[in-house]
Amino acid sequence: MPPALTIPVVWSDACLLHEPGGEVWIGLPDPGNEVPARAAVIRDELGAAGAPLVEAASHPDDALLAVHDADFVAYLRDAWELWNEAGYPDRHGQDRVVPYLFPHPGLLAGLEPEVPTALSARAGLYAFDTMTPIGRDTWRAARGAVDVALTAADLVLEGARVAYACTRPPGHHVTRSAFGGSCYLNSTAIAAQHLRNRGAGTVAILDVDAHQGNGAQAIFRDRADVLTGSVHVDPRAGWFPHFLGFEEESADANRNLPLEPGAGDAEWVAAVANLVRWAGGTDALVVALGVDAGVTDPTSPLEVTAHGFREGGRLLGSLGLPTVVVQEGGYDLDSLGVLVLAALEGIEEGGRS
Ligand code: SP5
Ligand code: ZN
Repeated sequence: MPPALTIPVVWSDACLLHEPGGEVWIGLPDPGNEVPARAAVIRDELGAAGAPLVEAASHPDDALLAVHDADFVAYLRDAWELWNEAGYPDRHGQDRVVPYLFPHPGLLAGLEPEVPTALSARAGLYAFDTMTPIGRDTWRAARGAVDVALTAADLVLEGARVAYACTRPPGHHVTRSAFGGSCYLNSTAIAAQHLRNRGAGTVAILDVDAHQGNGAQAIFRDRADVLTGSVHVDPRAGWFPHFLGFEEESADANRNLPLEPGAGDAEWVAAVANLVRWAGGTDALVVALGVDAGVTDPTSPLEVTAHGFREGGRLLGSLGLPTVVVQEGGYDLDSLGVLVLAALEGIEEGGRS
């Protein structure tokens, strides 16, 4: 038997409640792959490795509202009820909130958008894609994921060196006031803000999800107290989020390291090493742990193996910082648990050496 994983795994059943029920891509219905089983598979794998499970505690909104605009948060909370009351499920057979029109900057030509009367149009006010539907329980799951991340941050503030937040739905694509990419609330950014609120002078968010961490980049771009770094597949090669994630966006407190499709362990681990060197000297670390860079993942062309995730984990752990790990993407149900376990074992090992 390998030694048990000692990193606490924070969990909430609320994370299972969100059922996207599919997505819309180029006008086509797509089954999507951000499914509840993702979180259950990870929890079971980590539990079998001996990790202690910790139930999430509910937290107030202060860190949430420091990261997201209040009107955006209120919209996400109320959107499905309003949609339901307005009759879209009964009259149109659509029980998910899905936008059809967006207040594109070119449409508004400098004017501020009003809040539209029709819910069908209001659905475009805060959404940036058609891939991220709001269902009956989406708010409860997304807010539950925030509590999971905040509980993990509390464990670290109370002295745990590392804590893992087994969150779903993911959050790293969400900006102050716009959501998409299967994400609703940016739990990773909220955890980083919480660490700042409770005394960490500087925090680094390092995002190893296969897709760029555009949300934290946008939220913390003008702040020197939270560094944001991301390694991801090159958006110029045709990958989400397409419009962002280029090396040239990098600034004092922001670093983007795009990788070519087909990049594997060597390139990916070298990019993680680069981010780790860059983030040294901060007081705390938040890892946005997507494992969709995995070789069998259907959503990215990166080819990282469990060995690579373990090596990357060792590097992240070697910083020796108080570390909150928050689950982001990763969609191959057969390898998801193994890859997360490898990354966490690496983080644990890296902290010992
Ligand atoms: C959190 C996270 O990993 N979000 C990634 C979202 C990327 N989704 C992009 C979807 C691209 C369209 N897929 C087309 C499928 C056609 N069958
Ligand atoms: Zn991703």
